[in-house]
Amino acid sequence: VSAPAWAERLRALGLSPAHEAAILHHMASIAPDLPPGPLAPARVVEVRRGDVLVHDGGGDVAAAVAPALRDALCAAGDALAVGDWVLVRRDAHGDQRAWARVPPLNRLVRRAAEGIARHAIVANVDTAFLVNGLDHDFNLRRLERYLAFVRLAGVQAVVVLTKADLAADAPARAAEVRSRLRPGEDVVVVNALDPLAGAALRPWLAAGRTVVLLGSSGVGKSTLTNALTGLAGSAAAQATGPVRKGDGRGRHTTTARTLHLTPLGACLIDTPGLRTLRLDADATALRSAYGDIETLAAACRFRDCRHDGEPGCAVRAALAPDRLRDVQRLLREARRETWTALDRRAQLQQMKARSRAARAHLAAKGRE
Ligand SMILES: Nc1nc2c(ncn2[C@@H]2O[C@H](COP(=O)(O)OP(=O)(O)OP(=O)(O)O)[C@@H](O)[C@H]2O)c(=O)[nH]1
Ligand SMILES: [Mg+2]
Ligand SMILES: [Zn+2]
Repeated sequence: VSAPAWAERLRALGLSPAHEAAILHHMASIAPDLPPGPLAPARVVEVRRGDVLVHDGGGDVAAAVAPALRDALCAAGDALAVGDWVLVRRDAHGDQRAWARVPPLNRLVRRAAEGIARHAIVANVDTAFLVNGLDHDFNLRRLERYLAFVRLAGVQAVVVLTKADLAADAPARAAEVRSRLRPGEDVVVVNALDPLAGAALRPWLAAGRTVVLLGSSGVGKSTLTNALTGLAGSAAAQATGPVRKGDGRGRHTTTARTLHLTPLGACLIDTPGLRTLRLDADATALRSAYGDIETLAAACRFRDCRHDGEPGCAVRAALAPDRLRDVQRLLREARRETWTALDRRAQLQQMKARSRAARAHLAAKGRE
């Protein structure tokens, strides 16, 4: 069977054989439900308020989302994300319209800061560059959370430590990070302003791969994007912004997730700095993401060991205390997340009653 005509065109957009198969399968399965006419695959490079920007192998084009697709996604609490493959067709006026979304091979999904809503940040990525600044930004506890986040989605983590030019202790920091990594993961130290920054990241930027940049505002995600697309200094470059004096925090310069092509053939997704990252995982899923700890736990003396000071604990014996503390924190949080809405309401009532009592107490003291 020869490859479809569009396949060659879409290679530069990260089309892998697995994506190609998923697209062909989905095309065949939805064809009977659509008005007749040719459908073409394209990749979502930006999700905008009223439409999406897609790349069809020729260039970026705006595409309206067919109401049926929007409604179906919405009903499932879902939405298109950058990196999604969609099937588009030109309407009578020559305008592109997205009719279907190919089921993504993976997605990075987080919970909204409050409530139960879930948001897909990106879809169909191979690798996440977890970008951390070696200035004020460096924080192993937060890194542990990002690692859990991408492992849960089956995405390969590569920790990129930027601002090497501003840090004297880069090798020590990199070693700390390495102690938390698993086989297949890596840590790289770069100066993102250096035109050669890309060389160190080459192993993950081969044709057909998609990489997403994640990290706090101001760590250099857009600066790296420009280094890797070769657009630094040009009008097409991503905007970058200075960090605050004093605490080195960014000012949320990037406001949209966007997918970029690189000369090496990989696709790169730049994202706005994440303020908070709430995992979308219950305790069981998270425990399985820490398979090494699970394996160790089997050797603890007590079957229900919480690795919290019990005698004969194999996990505490093997893990660095600070890493264990960070992982325990994530697990506790996941257990809290798994509470039912009822538990939450009961908690809320309790808190309200407590604050009422405190207020009454203060008022009484005021009268004394
Ligand atoms: N010295 C130095 N400065 C860097 C490095 N990487 C980024 N910067 C600077 O850090 C500032 C923030 O960089 P950005 O690329 O805008 O950061 P960002 O992660 O895209 O930030 P948001 O878009 O706000 O999420 C800019 O002033 C960059 O020039 C680096 O490796 N070394
Ligand atoms: Mg940016
Ligand atoms: Zn234990």
